[in-house]
Amino acid sequence: MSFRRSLETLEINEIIMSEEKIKSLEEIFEARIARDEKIEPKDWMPEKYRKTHIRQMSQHAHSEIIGMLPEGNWITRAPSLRRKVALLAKVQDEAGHGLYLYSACETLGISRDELYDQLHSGKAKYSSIFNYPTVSWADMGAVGWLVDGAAIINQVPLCNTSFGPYARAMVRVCKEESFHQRQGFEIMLKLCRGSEEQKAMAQDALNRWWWPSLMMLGPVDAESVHTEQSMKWKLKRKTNDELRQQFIDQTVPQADLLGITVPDPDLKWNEETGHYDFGEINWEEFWQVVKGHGPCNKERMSARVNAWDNGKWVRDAAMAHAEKKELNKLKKVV
Ligand code: FAQ
Repeated sequence: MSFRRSLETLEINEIIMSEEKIKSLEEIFEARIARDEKIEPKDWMPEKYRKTHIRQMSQHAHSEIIGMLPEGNWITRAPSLRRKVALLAKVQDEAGHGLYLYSACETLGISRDELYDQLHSGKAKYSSIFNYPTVSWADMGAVGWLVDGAAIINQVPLCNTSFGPYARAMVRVCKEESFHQRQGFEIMLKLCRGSEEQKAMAQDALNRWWWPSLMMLGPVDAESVHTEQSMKWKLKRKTNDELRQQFIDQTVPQADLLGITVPDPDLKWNEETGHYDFGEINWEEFWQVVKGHGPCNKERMSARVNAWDNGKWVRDAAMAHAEKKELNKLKKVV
């Protein structure tokens, strides 16, 4: 019996299971969460826990593979061999992150094909940040510094998330993100210590990437439909607003060190709270991008769908080869 079938059977069993039995399973599950025990794929879990993990992990996986596109575009135009090698390694890492995350999703009984289908049909979301254009080399610096910087802040707490395969995937992902963030910061540093023109490129990239990077961490807590439940299940360990504040507090001193200005006239250190106060985020823009009306949504989706369609012959050939090999093995046994 396949793993998916066994999950379906489990669902049917749940339906015919007495309410009392389910309640006791729920209590055991909640107690395990309270003890910070990891939940593993074959353990009993509430259906909503399973579904919300598939939702978040698959959105995360989609973000990684769509996130390769704005940077992949710059590999051939990197200004030196060193930069090219580093960017190439970063983009490859992102493909790897997508694969770990898709595999983690599959342990919950959904197939890779279904997940891709959800992405390609526009049913599934991916991070808003990857719908912005990368127009200059400085954008490679800003993406690494800011986007990977925000990703690390979001993902380090996820190393401690309650679902085992997600938590374990995040440990490796975070190590690699840390290299990504540093390669981005190094690009920015080099530009900021270069000519006036180069410094202006770095400032321009910061101007364009700052606000989308803040948005990337999700809507404000009051508007975040999933946070409350996800915090209870220890899927999320910090709220969107907590992560955003941490990102701002960490990044502003780095901008100061670079000698460039964060494009927020309301940004101010607050002695009382020990945090930076910051200006109003344009949430209307965020929701427009999430709904598919950002500057590059169409371009990203068509690049992704075309790559998938153009690669069909490779997948078919690999499958045909695998089947042939299997058949030969069987023939030898007989
Ligand atoms: N974009 O209730 P919440 C990376 C949606 S990886 C689009 O707050 P939640 C590495 C949300 O899905 C970047 N949609 O949701 C890299 C929900 O809609 P739904 C991705 C967004 O899940 C770097 C609705 O709004 N990282 O950068 C966004 O509790 C460089 C309500 O929101 C992850 O996915 C958004 N920004 O909190 C790669 C990390 N924000 O599903 C290449 C894991 C929210 O009901 C280059 N994910 N929405 O239809 C998370 O931590 C969470 O899912 C949040 C959102 C914090 C993103």
